[in-house]
Amino acid sequence: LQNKERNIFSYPSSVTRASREARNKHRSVVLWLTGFSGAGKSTLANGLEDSLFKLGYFSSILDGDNIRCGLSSDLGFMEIDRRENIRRVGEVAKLFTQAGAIVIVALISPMRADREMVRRQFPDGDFLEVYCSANLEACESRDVKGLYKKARSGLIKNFTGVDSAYEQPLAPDLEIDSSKLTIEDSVLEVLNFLERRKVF
Ligand code: ADX
Repeated sequence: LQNKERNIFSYPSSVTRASREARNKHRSVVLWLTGFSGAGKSTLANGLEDSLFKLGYFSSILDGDNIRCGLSSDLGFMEIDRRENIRRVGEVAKLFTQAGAIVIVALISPMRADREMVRRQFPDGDFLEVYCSANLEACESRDVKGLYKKARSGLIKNFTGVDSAYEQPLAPDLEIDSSKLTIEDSVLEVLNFLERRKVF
């Protein structure tokens, strides 16, 4: 059903996104970090937020593990659960961009179609896909959380890269390989990228 048929009417805010952006002195965008578990998404998100905060910018992190402690605590890891998780985070990201934030999303978000579904809801240039491209071997050999070991021994089912697919982005806006770059250099790369995209 359309909203109108459900008697739902969206109410426009009189504080516009443009006025928020002017006050913040930066544009509001979504940086969507995708990649395997252990590819450094959360570490990069956190390092980046640290730098943005020091620069006086307004950002917010939507991290898969944290989101799954609350908003998505009812979801598992079947394809349909992941799609719903991604849809919800996309909606929250939209709200945060309306609030003027630089939104940093850190989700495995393994399927291209699901990432594209979110991208389509943003104006061109507002959804920036960052491929955290550390390969499976690198992620599995570090195995920071011990989850690959569990997945290989069958204790975890549908684990991305083990018995669940990951579709890498075909044309990411930026690629960061944590197995080749230090965290400091990764953060700098993203900051430079944001400048090139005229976020600030
Ligand atoms: S997504 O596919 O829906 O985007 P999300 O990023 O929220 O995944 O959650 C991934 C995190 O959940 C991983 O960092 C890991 O700690 C944990 N996890 C638990 N089970 C799985 C699984 N089967 N596949 C991937 N990650 C899992």
